[in-house]
Amino acid sequence: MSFAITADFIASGNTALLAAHEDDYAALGRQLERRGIAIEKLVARAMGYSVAVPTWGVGTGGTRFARFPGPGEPRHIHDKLEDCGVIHQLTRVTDNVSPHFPWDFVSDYNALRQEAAQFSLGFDAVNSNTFQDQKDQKLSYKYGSLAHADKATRQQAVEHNLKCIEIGQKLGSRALTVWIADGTNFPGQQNLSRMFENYLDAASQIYALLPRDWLIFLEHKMYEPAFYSTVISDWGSNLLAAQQLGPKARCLVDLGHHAPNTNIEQIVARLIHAGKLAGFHFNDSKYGDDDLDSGAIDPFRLFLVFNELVDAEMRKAKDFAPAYMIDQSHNVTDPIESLISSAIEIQRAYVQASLIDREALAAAQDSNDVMGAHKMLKQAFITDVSPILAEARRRKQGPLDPLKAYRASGYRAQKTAERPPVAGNSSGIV
Ligand SMILES: [Mn+2]
Repeated sequence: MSFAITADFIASGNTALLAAHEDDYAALGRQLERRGIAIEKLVARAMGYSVAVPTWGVGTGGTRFARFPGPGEPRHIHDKLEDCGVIHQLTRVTDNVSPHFPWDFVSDYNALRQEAAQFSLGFDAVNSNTFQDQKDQKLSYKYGSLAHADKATRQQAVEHNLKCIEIGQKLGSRALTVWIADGTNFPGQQNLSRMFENYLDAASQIYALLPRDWLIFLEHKMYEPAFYSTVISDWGSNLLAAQQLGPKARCLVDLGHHAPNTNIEQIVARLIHAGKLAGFHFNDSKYGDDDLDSGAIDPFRLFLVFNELVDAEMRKAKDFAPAYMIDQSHNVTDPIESLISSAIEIQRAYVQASLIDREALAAAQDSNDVMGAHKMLKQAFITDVSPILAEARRRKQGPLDPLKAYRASGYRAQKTAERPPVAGNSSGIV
């Protein structure tokens, strides 16, 4: 019998923290009331928020230099689901996982779906992988996949994506996320126009076979592993591709996949305008695609992204139904701790953005009250909504302090004893 954190353990941990929590919650409630905001509405919004965890995120990541495995790492999808279950149990905000194939291949997907349901988990978008070669793979992706110069290699990549859709249907997913590493390292290596056309041709074959209620999420990334050119390098190329494919194709924004200093919230606004925003891969960065923990470096940028998202939600923007997922690499922390912390930071930005009086902001903007409009955003951002997040968790039988509960539970030590290390584990390397 494998170790699990019990409901009683969470409840008894909350008992010790309850008086202080109630005090903080009441104080924040009074403060918000003075500002004309009902705290209960925000608790309801926090309780309704959800962000998916990627199955690969619970393994220790690595860099191209090294990987330093952590104790008790998940060995396969079954262990990963167990860890994702704990993240959801402690945050009450991550009720979906996003699987990755072939990393999460199993023989029985109906059984896997039931296994996930035991942890109160469902399946979000399925991710295909044509950026590395697998054992027994016929043709190599060294020089590309969907945009490869060779038609047979493109076909093989198309078939892999179709296989992912087939698996996703069994798991209850409704979207396929496609990120390709295709690009070049040398000027002249490939014809830049032809590569894009090859990609569009291959992607349209996948699109044509999407189930009726499915979407395809195209993810752009500026560079790496290709360092001279990347086929779907930015939101412009992404939008062109999504527009050409059709209404079921949307553009996925990964916060780390842009040039430094890019105004990502403006990209979000543009994609919302076009009805093409698929959703997000959340992380944080300082220099490039650093894959650091969400909100760890620049929580204000995260807030500004949510400012656009909540604005679109409030004005019921057309075709606005973003999918949210965390996409990080945890190299120096316990991945469960990082994912707990990140999920809460993302939920925090959502609630903070929900504090803004949209009518008052529009009035300030219309009258060119620059400082007044700016201060409305700033006031929302500096409001400590922690008691709202804690209350939302408590009402869902979650812990007031998830990190404290996780550390006190001894979960990692138990898993270290239960899970002997395995050789060649690719956990977390993306
Ligand atoms: Mn991503």
